[in-house]
Amino acid sequence: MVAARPILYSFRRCPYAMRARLAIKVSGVAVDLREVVLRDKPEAMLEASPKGTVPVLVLENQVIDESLDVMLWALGQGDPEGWLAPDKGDMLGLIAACDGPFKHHLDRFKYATRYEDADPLEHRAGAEVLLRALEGRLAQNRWLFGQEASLADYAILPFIRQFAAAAKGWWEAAPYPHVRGWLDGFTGSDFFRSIMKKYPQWQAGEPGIPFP
Ligand SMILES: N[C@@H](CCC(=O)N[C@@H](CS)C(=O)NCC(=O)O)C(=O)O
Repeated sequence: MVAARPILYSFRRCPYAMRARLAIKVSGVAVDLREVVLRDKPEAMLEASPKGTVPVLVLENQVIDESLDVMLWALGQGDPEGWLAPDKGDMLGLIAACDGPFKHHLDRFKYATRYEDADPLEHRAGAEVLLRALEGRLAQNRWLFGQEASLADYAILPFIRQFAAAAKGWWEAAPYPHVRGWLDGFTGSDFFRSIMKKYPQWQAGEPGIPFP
């Protein structure tokens, strides 16, 4: 019997879902993508993962509902571009600085009105701690961990994209030219475009969309 393709619940604009799609795409694994609307989550997704966040990858006997774990699973199936070649602990450390403090400040900068007493400028300054670290690395090398792209680049880029979009104007003149170049290379790439296609909301009973 042919094994069913894994199901990926995804939301186009979610940076966590983007990083999952990037790793799935590079790995060569084929999945059925189910586009989710966050205010109307499918029952089948909530049954698989009650915490209700995307991405969720449903395998035959396992559910993976953390984006970084989806990336690691996909790269475990195939890693033709060597995204896992740099030291894993170092990469996970930098990704944790993105997912933790940077994301905290990004949310409070971008959606200041949703948080009581959030001062956007204070949170923009908080986010710059990671930007400075990335700038230092990218001034030395084309990618965060050397001359080739890695897990860390593609895990972090979708969040820097979100931050840059929220800080437009300021971003263009900010003292992070290497981060800007790195981000522009990403957003202008066919690779990025290929994971940003628009799909209609998945409806129960429909097949998913073959991805990539
Ligand atoms: N730690 C999770 C976070 C995923 C997450 O928060 N995704 C957001 C969308 S970008 C979400 O699904 N939020 C639930 C909601 O808005 O209802 C991961 O890495 O997968």
